[in-house]
Amino acid sequence: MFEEATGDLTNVLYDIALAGKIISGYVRRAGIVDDVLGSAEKTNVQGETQQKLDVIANETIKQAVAHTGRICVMASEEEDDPIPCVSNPDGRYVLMFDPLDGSSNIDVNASIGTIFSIHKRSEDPTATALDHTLQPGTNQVAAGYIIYGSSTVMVYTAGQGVHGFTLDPTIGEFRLLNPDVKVKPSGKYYSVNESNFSRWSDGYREVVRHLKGAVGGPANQKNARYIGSLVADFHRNLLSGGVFMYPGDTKNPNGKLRLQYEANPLAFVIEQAGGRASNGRTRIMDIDPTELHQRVPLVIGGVNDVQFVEDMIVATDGDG
Ligand code: AHM
Ligand code: MG
Repeated sequence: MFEEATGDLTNVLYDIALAGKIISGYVRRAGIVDDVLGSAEKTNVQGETQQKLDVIANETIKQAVAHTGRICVMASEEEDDPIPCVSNPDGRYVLMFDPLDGSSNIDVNASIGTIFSIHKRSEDPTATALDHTLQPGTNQVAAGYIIYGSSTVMVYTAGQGVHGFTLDPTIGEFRLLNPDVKVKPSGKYYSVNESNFSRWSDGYREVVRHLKGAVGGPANQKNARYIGSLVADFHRNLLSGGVFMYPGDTKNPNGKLRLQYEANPLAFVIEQAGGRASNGRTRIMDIDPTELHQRVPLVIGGVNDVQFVEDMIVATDGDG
């Protein structure tokens, strides 16, 4: 094991932390300096309007890792195709990221975040750039996010627990202030965009009726919290306990969130914190990706909370 330990992975995490500091600087100056807030008047691969900060964050991360020799291929939620690092095709790692998740919250000063997922390069010598990125979540060697909230916090796992680092602006460094984070098996919050209720399956409607105490009595009742910024909703539930859901519905059968940029990295974090992540029936990290930008329904949180949702989905909607 030690023969392989070159320090490359640690340095990739430092590179991402550096990008996070730079992005945090832009976020903190949003509205103060020009060219940070508002639409970039472009659309990304999913047809969504890009914000200027989406574009800035995307470029910042690419610049932080592209020439280090450590990454062979990157993929970004904001780019159509995988990005080979042409100056270092032999880099040992693959980096996938959502540069600035929760863009709709940028202009209203709510928390947003960067999500990242790191794999080793495929061992297949004929692997294309796309092949390197189409690996299941179980292959991740590290993953995490940086939340730009009341403070800037980087949370990551490299498979040995989950650790939270707060950016201390007085020294410009991340400090380990929240080591070995664990999520409660059952928490007090549920987070879901309930305006989609009429388009959900009977199973998800039944789940939410229970979580709001409309049926089944107070046993499963929780408080509702949903800001529409995945990193912020996830971070709150990680620390305070709860379950986040973004189900599929009749309009979007696989929901909204992306397997490789959002669901898998957060699944790795939640599992390392003692929780679970599921698409309602199957463990997220066991799903074999077939497309870089594929979407997946997501149920993520404490073990008992996710189990409750899965049981009710299967009991109501069947095995799928
Ligand atoms: P984005 O990656 O384009 O920012 O979209 C993802 C965001 C998540 O942060 C959040 O959980 C979700 O979209 C909210 O969607 P909705 O507004 O449909 O509830
Ligand atoms: Mg996103």
